[in-house]
Amino acid sequence: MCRVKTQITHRFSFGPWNISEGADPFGPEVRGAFPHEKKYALFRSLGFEGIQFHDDDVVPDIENKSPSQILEGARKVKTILANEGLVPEFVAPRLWFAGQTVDGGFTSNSAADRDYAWERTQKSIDIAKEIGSNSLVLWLAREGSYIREAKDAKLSYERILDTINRVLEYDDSIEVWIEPKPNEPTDQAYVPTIGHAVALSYASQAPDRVKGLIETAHAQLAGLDPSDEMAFALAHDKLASVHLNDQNGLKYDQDKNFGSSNLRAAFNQVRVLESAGYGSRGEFIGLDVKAMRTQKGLPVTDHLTSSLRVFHHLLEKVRSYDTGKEAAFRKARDYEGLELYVMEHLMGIS
Ligand code: XUL
Ligand code: MN
Repeated sequence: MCRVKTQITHRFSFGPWNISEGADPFGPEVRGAFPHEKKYALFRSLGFEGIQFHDDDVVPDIENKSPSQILEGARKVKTILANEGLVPEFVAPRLWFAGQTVDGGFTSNSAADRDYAWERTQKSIDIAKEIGSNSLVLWLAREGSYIREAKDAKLSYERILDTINRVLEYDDSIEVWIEPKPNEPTDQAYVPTIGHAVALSYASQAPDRVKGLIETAHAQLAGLDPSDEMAFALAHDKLASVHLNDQNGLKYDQDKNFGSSNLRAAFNQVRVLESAGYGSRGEFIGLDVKAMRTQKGLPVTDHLTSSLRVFHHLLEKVRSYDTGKEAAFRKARDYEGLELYVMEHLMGIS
């Protein structure tokens, strides 16, 4: 018997960085830049309603702009979003590019660099509010160490918690969404898993406003199963967003197309999200996928539409998955039988 449930209409999002020039550290870029301002017009036609931003995706050259110029820039983007029918999902401070963040921002050993990180974070919150988003994503890129002795890890974790509390105090409706990643660019990142993020949430001044964004590849890089990571966050009602993509083993962060490396793991992510009713409160299904360097075209968008298509196919597989059969196999503890059922279901045999 299949479950009878009100079906959620999913909303999808990605960020402008997902339409890229094909850069990697070993050679020049392989495509021209598709103008940033022209990207807005692509979202809806590709099937996406939400847009994710870094602070300087909203306001380019942010370092050289005054507070009023920053707000003026943000207002312009707000108008574009309204015209294109787009929803700003979140803004993330890009804390991994500047000279001041070479060794991290919030956890830098330099007080001046920590001040810079906080100022940049404030700017990101101002931008988020101005464009109509209440969500600040913290991907803690360089908050970690290359060698363990370089930083006081306990102090670093205290500093990260202090920063979260500062954000919560700075604006009483902003939410902090932590996107954990275990490594790259650092050797060992602080807050490597959603468990760490959820612990910080409970330790913060406003646990209801501190949540997580789980990226498939990041969980896999930590040697964890992304669907179990999602389930953990869902069990604590702390899954604010996802970055679906894929990863082929423990190497650099690949951001491959969703399901392209491990279809069954992708099925399980959709299954866990769907059975928890993820999306029923408007949460987005975000995709953080990279175009292959070998792909021609300007703009390149097939990686986005392919991943979206795979998500929809897997959603059908989840919705036609026989949970009655699953329950019977579980009751009999016949996991061999259950596994074969899952495999045949995925292969279209049952
Ligand atoms: C980095 C990553 C980022 C964040 C947003 O690995 O996934 O793109 O999603 O800054
Ligand atoms: Mn991501």
